[in-house]
Amino acid sequence: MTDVPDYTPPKVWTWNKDSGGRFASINRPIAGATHDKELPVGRHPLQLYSLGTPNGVKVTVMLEELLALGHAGAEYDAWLIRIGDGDQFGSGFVAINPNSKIPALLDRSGPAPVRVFESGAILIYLAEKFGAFLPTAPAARAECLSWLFWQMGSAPYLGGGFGHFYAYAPSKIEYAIDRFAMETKRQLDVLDRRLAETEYLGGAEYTIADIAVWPWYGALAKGLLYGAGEFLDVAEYRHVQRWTDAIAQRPAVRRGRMVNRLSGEPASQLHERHDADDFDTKTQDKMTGA
Ligand SMILES: N[C@@H](CCC(=O)N[C@@H](CS)C(=O)NCC(=O)O)C(=O)O
Repeated sequence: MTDVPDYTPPKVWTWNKDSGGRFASINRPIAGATHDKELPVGRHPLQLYSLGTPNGVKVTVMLEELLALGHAGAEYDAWLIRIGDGDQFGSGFVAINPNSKIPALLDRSGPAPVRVFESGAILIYLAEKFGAFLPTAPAARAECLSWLFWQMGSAPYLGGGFGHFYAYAPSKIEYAIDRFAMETKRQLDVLDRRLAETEYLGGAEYTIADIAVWPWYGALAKGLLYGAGEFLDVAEYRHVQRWTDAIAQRPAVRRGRMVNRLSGEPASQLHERHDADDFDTKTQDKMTGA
């Protein structure tokens, strides 16, 4: 292992604003709003405030899947929250998610608006509201929720651990990259062994467990996260590859991954979604004439 300069933590931690790294300008040690800003509200029952990151994609895929099943009540406006510009610290957003992270949902279909934050909570809320993608039989429901919560607990090691130290930290620290590469490969192996037994994570049926796990581990398996496909030898996880490819072909998944997306081919980016037609008329290639 290479030597790293020793660091002796002070008695009391203080905030070093110039700590470096990709997100140094937006990370803060305090919660709450930094500025007053109302959120826009569209005409649909569901208002989503989000960004096309893996956590955001879970919700737009779920909403597109519900619409594909014919649930008209799942019509939604997807507003763009630019986290690099600090939109998540506006007062309106913080009122919906005191944790200042996308995605956040406001359900205005009832007499009083209902706020929901945390992508896992949003998936369960929508699944229960529409009676879809979450089995009701106790054993199947328990298996589905186990994998859903596996994602919520595991992905921070992938994103905040591996991704951060492999791709974003201001210097490459061998100890940190080793530790989180090992954990990330272990997680891929967990998924691979499960998917060797069953078609989907919950069992024979596609559920919110797949909708939660796919945007993270499907993208990782295709080398789309942190440029780490070769480093982690993702091709070796054959069952994860099979599952990833099958989900990627679902029409609702193709639509959901376009919403609030700010990178990639202009034709794959629909910055805001207010109507089903927007996928045909408002992608970035059409907005900019690219
Ligand atoms: N556990 C949360 C994680 C959400 C999350 O980390 N969102 C990131 C983008 S993927 C974010 O909004 N970051 C902004 C920030 O940290 O200021 C969830 O699943 O909803």
